[in-house]
Amino acid sequence: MSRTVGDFIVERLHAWGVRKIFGYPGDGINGVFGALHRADGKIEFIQARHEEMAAFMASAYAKFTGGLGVCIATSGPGASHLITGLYDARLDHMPVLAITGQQSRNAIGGHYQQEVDLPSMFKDVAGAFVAQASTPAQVRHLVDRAIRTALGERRVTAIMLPNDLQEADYTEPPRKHGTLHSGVGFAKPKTVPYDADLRRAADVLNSGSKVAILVGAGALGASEEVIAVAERLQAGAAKALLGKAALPDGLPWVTGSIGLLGTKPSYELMTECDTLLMIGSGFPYSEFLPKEGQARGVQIDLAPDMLSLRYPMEVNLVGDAAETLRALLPLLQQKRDSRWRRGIENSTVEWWKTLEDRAMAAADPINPQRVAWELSPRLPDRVILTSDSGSCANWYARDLKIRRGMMASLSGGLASMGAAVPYAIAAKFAHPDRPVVSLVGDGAMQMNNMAELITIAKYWRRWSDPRCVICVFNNEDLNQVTWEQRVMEGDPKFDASQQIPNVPYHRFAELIGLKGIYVDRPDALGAAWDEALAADRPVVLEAKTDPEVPPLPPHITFEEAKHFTEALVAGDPREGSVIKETARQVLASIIPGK
Ligand SMILES: Cc1ncc(C[n+]2csc(CCOP(=O)(O)OP(=O)(O)O)c2C)c(N)n1
Ligand SMILES: [Mg+2]
Repeated sequence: MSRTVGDFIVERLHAWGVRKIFGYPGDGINGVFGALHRADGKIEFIQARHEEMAAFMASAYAKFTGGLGVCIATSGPGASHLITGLYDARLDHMPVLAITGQQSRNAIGGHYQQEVDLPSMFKDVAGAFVAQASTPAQVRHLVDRAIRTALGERRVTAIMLPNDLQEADYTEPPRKHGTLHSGVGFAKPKTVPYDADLRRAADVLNSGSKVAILVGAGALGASEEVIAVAERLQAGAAKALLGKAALPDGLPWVTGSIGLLGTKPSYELMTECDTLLMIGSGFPYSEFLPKEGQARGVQIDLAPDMLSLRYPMEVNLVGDAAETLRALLPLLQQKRDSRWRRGIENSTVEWWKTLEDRAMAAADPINPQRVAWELSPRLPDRVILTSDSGSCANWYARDLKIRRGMMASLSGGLASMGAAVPYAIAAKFAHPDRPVVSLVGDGAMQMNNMAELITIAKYWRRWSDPRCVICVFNNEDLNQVTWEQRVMEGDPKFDASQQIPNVPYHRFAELIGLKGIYVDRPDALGAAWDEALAADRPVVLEAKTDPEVPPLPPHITFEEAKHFTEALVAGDPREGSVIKETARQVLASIIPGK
């Protein structure tokens, strides 16, 4: 058989280093699947249950490998299913290539079955590069450009392949006018600011006496450099959600997460500092950063469009975090006064006690915070953590103490439900020798994570370390939103939208060959985690948790929280007015400045 366009595409992807593709088949993309089959395992195809999940996997694969994520789907519905997962990559700046089928060239424009205007549909999410191929000689530069753009600009790109084109004989572009002759390869540049700009940054940082650092995903490869700079400046450091693994929580001056899911010491760090150093973070909530004018700011980011966006910075440095901090360090003077630092450390010690109190408080039947609290000291070395969006993201952000060598991520910018299990699967394919633990709400399980348990059941035997624990918080509620409705809107719980069916997740796991563990007593949690983390196969650990434990914002005292909860439980859902009043008070303490 002669070499088809499909064969060429698979060869070219391989030449670019692609070894895994996440996706789902369909007749619109059969020409590429046939080629993947003929390539005999040179590229591993990983079959998701749904194209959106495949796109989440590609996004997470990029996060956990630092390389390109690739997903593939058929034309029409397969392609449109990819979109949300691709937005996850787009909002978290991940390089992902989407390959989709398209109707035959002869049918395009004819309102044909499964014909959708895919370039228009993908134009926003994959705006850096979207192209629909029309001739064999064109696909070489489409693949090359799509991948180089994705890697170089950390963007989502997409190519659409009409199905008859995939099966056509491949021809190299002829040597004549109007053809392109592209090549393979990309090397990440070393991006460091000019010396003069580094000196300006150093001047700002040297003249401050209360320096706060905020790290995000851009600092993940720069832990040691951030630590060295923080020591030199006697600074405290808070972590945005995507930067959770950038600094170990065992360091006394690391205040943990920031924002609505954040900690009290992070809040104080930002509201009391006189200097802010922000590294690789797009953390969105400015109200948790210093008040304008309160602090002098320096920001480091690879993406110029992310600079001075959340806080007006005095010095904006385009650069790689590790390289830039390394260049900055010799310009920084060792601060001698450690009072600011000691204050941060004391407040952090207090906060960890508060968290323990909150986790140990009685609930009916299990306090969800305790689920994460008990996991934290049991986290295996080199674990990869993922979380879904929902109240468990609060406990993931606050209660889990990260150690060196761990990884952690979630759908950050998009904050989409349904990402935790596909993220876990991608983590296992990226690092089959590492244990993975995911925290997931029951709503997110029902949305699509449950189906992806089937993907785990299909593949886990390929992973050298089979440990993959999916912890489900069964509270029969879309709890994060229930509390948002209560606290932000002052609305009582709306059962019709918030209540969700009780499903035996652990038994579903057992039905498909995984291990299931159910726990509904707080004192059994520790043993349940031990059992799950020692299992010889993936586990669904289902905890029956109390929906009346509020995912509280950081700066509410335990007493206030208790009163608030009691008031709500008493007033909800009948006495909406009581809730409204309480909500107003809580709102006032949540939003700084109110
Ligand atoms: C795709 C998507 N739909 C809706 C939301 C809004 N949302 C955020 S959290 C949440 C509730 C999640 O419920 P569950 O998974 O049960 O977790 P819980 O908060 O109960 O712990 C919802 C509906 C979202 N973030 N993403
Ligand atoms: Mg729930």
